[in-house]
Amino acid sequence: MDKKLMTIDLNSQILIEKAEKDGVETMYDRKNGFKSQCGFGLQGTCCRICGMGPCRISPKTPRGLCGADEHTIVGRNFARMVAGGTAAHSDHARDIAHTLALSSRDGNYKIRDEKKLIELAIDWGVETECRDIYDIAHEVAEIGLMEFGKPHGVSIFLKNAPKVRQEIWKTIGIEPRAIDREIATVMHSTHIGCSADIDSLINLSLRTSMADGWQGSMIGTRFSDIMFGTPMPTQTEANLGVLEENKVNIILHGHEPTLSEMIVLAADDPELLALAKEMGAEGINLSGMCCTGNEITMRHGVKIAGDFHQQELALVTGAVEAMIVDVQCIFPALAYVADCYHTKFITTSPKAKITGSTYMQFSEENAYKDAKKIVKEAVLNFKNRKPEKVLIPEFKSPATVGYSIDAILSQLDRVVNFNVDKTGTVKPLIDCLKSGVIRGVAAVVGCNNAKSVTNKNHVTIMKELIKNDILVVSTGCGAQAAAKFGLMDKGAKKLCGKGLATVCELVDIPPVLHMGSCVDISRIVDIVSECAKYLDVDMCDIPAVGIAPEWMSEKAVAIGTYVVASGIDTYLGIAPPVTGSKKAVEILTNGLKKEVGAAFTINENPDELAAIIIDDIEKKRDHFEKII
Ligand code: CUV
Ligand code: SF4
Repeated sequence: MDKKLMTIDLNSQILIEKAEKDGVETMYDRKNGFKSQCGFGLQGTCCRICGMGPCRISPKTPRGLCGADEHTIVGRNFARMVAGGTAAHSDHARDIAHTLALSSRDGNYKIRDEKKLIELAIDWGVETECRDIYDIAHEVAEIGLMEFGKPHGVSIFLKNAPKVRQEIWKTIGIEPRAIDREIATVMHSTHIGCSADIDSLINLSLRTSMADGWQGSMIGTRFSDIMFGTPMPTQTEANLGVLEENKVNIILHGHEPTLSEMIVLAADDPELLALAKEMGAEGINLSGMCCTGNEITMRHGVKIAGDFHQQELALVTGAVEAMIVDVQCIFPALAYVADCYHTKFITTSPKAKITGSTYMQFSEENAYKDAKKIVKEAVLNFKNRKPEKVLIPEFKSPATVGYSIDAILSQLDRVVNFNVDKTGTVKPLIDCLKSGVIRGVAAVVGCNNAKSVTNKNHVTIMKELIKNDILVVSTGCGAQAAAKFGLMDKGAKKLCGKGLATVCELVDIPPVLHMGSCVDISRIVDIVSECAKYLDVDMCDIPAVGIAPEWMSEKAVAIGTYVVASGIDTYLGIAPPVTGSKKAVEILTNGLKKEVGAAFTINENPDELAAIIIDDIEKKRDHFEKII
């Protein structure tokens, strides 16, 4: 396939061409090199769980050597994907919790949102009267850390869900206990000779995913807001056109805000700015990719360089002095691409060491010092840039980002109730849903996937939804697709149906709201839960859906699963590797409806998927209007 047709992003197309001229291999070349992918892997019917395998299921070999059939194998593989995703998100949260435990008045990490900390402390039964805010923070951090390994009880967050939802979780046995325990249980239960029953394997997957959504991710988001501030609307720009010819370009890529927050500070350090001048640069230009990019754009308006599929292409511009990464979604290929230019590819986490990178360990204890050292490395590299190899494509799009729940609700409240000083309730949002000016809310989230044309599913679906008066909220690389294609610009109201356009105009918001990184999907679950509680209904009664049009990571599988377990129907634009088991497909796309009131829908055609979603939201509305 013509590589340029593998993405709809114009900057990417230009850089794919440049990579070709420069003799640099990218994902798009490798995709063409893979003539076809393994059918067993695609369907989830290859088992490598024990040393007798791999066993592959086909009509001639319907069972593995131990006798496991396609349902067992698909179920075990699915559960392990969920466990992998849960481990990644939660380990991110664990680091944030450790950082909160380290926070101090004169240290690197401070408390920025005292109100949020106090609310959480009260919710968790921590004494708040007459106490130093840092003592409170440390006790809250300790409780958060206990969630990973506490020997008794279930997730501390479950009690915040509507009562009916809590009952469902209890009845079907998917209340997550300690986070690490759920992950370990999956690894054990999927070991050879344990669970072979598909219903049980999916039930196990649901419980583990709940440890991601209703535990790890909630800790990650809440603690990040407490330490780094709750995001509020701010202006930014998105796509590789944000790189600047005359400045030291640093791209932050990965996930955890602990590192990126310090780099943001260091990039403003007078000493380093002076050094940049000395090197002949006009300054330091910071931008972000993937979820790290989301974290820092939400809180500081740092520009978005691009998404998951643009990480190699960013280096192909020849204008990036350093790509600084921590964990998750980092192509090992960056080492090769960086080699073809002057770029320093700097890894920082012992959890993600990559051959060919420059390893500069970042530790929370020495945070600012470490960050300065890393930025200095980038600044010093400016002199090695080769002007003849530089091509910064021009496209970039303005975007308004920073829509935490707090931001959305207070903005709505201000307009609807002329309420300027209170935090805001869900009432105005519910009123918009009730009256039908907004038909529903769709969370369009997740990655880019080489199985589809980059960004096409995201953009097609989002445009279709807003045209039909469905408010879109977004996180992850989906949010970056929206920002790049102008859908997070307030001007995008012209693409909306009449109802949504009116709301955007009145409330002064774009029709696609940036809610943060992947762990911030906990914000979306929270707001649906709050709406349900307000109306005294279940979460599955709210006309809200989750959509992952181009998902690819195990984290996304864990997310989709807990979103469904929360009663929110979830739509996938890429088929997960479960199609080899009819039973697994039936449970995931239908059977779960009876248990948790929601299920998955899979369709790889974005136009068809959008039409199904719009139709389903209307059906959900019929029910919604009857019960409220
Ligand atoms: Ni955590 S998980 S590609 S960065 S959204 Fe982007 Fe988001 Fe998927 Fe990774
Ligand atoms: Fe084969 Fe069973 Fe071993 Fe899997 S667990 S590799 S199906 S023998």
